[in-house]
Amino acid sequence: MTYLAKPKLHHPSLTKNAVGYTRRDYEGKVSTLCAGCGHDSVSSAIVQACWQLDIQPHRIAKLSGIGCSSKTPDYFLGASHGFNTVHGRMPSVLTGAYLANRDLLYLGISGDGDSASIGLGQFAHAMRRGVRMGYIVENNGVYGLTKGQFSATADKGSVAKKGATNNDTAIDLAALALQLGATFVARSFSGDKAQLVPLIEGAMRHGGAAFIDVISPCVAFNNHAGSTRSYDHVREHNEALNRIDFIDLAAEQVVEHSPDVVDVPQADGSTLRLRKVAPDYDPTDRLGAMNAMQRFAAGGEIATGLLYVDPTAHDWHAAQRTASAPLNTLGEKDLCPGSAALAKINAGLR
Ligand SMILES: Cc1ncc(C[n+]2csc(CCOP(=O)(O)OP(=O)(O)O)c2C)c(N)n1
Ligand code: SF4
Ligand SMILES: [Mg+2]
Repeated sequence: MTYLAKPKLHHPSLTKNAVGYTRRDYEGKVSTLCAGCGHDSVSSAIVQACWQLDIQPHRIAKLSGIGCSSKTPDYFLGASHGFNTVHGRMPSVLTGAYLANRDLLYLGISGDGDSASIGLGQFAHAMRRGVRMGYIVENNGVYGLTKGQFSATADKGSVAKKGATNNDTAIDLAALALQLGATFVARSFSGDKAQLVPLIEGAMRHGGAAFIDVISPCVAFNNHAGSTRSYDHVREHNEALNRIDFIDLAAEQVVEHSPDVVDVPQADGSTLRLRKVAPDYDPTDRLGAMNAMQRFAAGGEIATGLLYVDPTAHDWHAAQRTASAPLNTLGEKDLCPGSAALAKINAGLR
């Protein structure tokens, strides 16, 4: 029934958030993805996170590449800015938008084909530059849109629906993001909304490049026995390192403490609260995170949760010392230094 439009009018008694919007105001069009696709659960988690964060929808810009995953921004945040780029080019287009307007909150949506295959270079540079964005890869190990070829994140030895075995080594985007200098790196599962929603909230409020690798099964091409991205496989091999709650200190008055809870202050004054499942896991230790991920992978496990966070992260604008206001708000006075200043610059170059 995807040809049916969602009703425009909302029930008057729907709960509103602190900025006066209902959860429905953060939704998009009816999804055209296959029933049961993990990507739809990620869209729903994004809707939930943005509503809970009390962000006005017009303050968000969502950008994506090409793929079933990259189609999803049509299915959430219908009142936000959006741009569907060329395959694998979301990071550079987002970087340009972010440089032009630093007042928006950026959400990059991509797939494993989009980011680990054709767009790997783009992914790398966005992470190392610290472009401030929530970068979500909906990782199903295949090119879903083009009928299920292995992507570069498919595990070595995993078997395709038609029987072919993948002989190539998998790229672990979360491990790569860590190595490249991303200051917020997490992994989750589309089927675990309780874990995913606070991770998205944390990524949206983070002060630098925030990457979340979401294992998101493709029910059409990669949900069979032998696949390492199927619902059954991920449920059996998922090892949560911590469970996080996102707390906005501006709204939260009473903070309840327990020995299992660690609060990590964020650049914007909010707090990520880590509820540790693994008592010795320290998400602020980059080397320790790399070690833990390799250890889990060697044992056939997928480490999920907040893998690494640098609460003091700065974004690319801070590093480049760019104008503090969006470019379209600058007037002639801000942009033109005047002929005396120009003559001085020219004299310095002679
Ligand atoms: C330049 C270019 N090359 C190839 C394609 C064909 N193509 C479209 S989507 C896609 C792969 C998408 O895979 P992924 O990013 O994992 O998304 P999924 O569909 O699995 O969510 C490919 C190869 C394209 N659209 N553009
Ligand atoms: S082909 Fe796979 S990834 Fe694409 S919508 Fe269907 S289940 Fe989702
Ligand atoms: Mg894919």
